[in-house]
Amino acid sequence: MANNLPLIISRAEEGSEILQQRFAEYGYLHFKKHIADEKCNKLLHAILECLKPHIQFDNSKQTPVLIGEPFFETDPIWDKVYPKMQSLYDFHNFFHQPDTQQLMQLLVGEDTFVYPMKMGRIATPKKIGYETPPHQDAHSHQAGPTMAGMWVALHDAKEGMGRLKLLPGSHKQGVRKTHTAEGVGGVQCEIFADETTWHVSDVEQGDVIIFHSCCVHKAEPNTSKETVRISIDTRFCDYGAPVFVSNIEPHHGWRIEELNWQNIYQNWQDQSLQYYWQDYPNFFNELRY
Ligand SMILES: O=C(O)CCC(=O)C(=O)O
Repeated sequence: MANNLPLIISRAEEGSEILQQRFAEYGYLHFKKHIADEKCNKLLHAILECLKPHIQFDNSKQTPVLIGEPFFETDPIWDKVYPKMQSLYDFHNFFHQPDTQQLMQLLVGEDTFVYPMKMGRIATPKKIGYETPPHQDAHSHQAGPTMAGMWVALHDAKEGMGRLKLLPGSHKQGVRKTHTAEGVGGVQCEIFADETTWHVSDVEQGDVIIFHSCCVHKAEPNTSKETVRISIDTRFCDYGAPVFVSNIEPHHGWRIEELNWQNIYQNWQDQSLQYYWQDYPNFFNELRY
C-alpha cells in the first residue's frame, strides 16, 4: 500500500551546502511561495487568454475551471491552444529571471543553463488515467546527473486537483526501465516493491519544486468537478554539462508543425532570449537510454 508524507520544505536562505545535502538525500527541494504572486498572475492570465473558451478563471475559487470538454496533452483541443501558450514571451522568460536563477544557482553553481524547452501543464478533470505517469526526466530528456527539473505552481492547488508527487530517494538507483503508458509523456518507469512512501502537499501560487533528473515523480489524478491545474516547468543544468539536442526544440514541436521557434518569436518585442542557446558548447545527439 502506498502512503503519502508531506513535501519537505526548503528555504533559499538555508544556503547551497544544506540545500545540496537535502537534494542529495531526497532528490527534490520544495520552496514555498518563492515566485511573486504578481509574476504568477500575469503569466496565468496570459495563458488563460490562450485557453479560451475551454478554460476560464473562477474568481470565487481563485482557480481555473473547465468550461466544456476535458482534454489532455495531444488531444485536438490541446494541440490547438498549446502553440498559443508557447508563443508567450513571459512563459519562456519566466525561468531566466533572478528569482528562478537564484534557486538554480544554489544547486548547480553560478553558471546555469536553462533548457530551451519550456513545458506548460493543463491538468483538466474528467481525464482520469491520463495524468502524468511516474517517470524520470533523465529518460525523457536523455539527461546527465546534474540536470534537474523546475516546476512552478501558477495558482494554489489542493488535493484532488492533480498535485505533483515525488518518490523521495528514488534518484539514488539510476535510470530505470520504462514502458509505454497512457497519460502525459506516454512513458512510465519501474517502481520497486519497497518504494511505498511518496511525498506530496497542497501547493500555493509561486511554490517551486526542483527535482533530480532521476527522481521519480508523477501527477495525482484531477478528481475535482471542474478545477484545472495549470503549472509550468523546465530543466536546467550547470553551464557546459551535456544536453541532448532534442531539448532545443519547442515542447511538442516534433508533432505540431506550427510549433517552431520562428512562429513562437513572431510577436516578441524583446529579442534577447531568441535562440539564446546557439553558442552552447555541449549538445549531443545519440540516445543514451
Ligand atoms: O505537472 C505535471 O503533470 C508533470 C510535470 C512533470 O512531470 C515534469 O515536470 O517532469
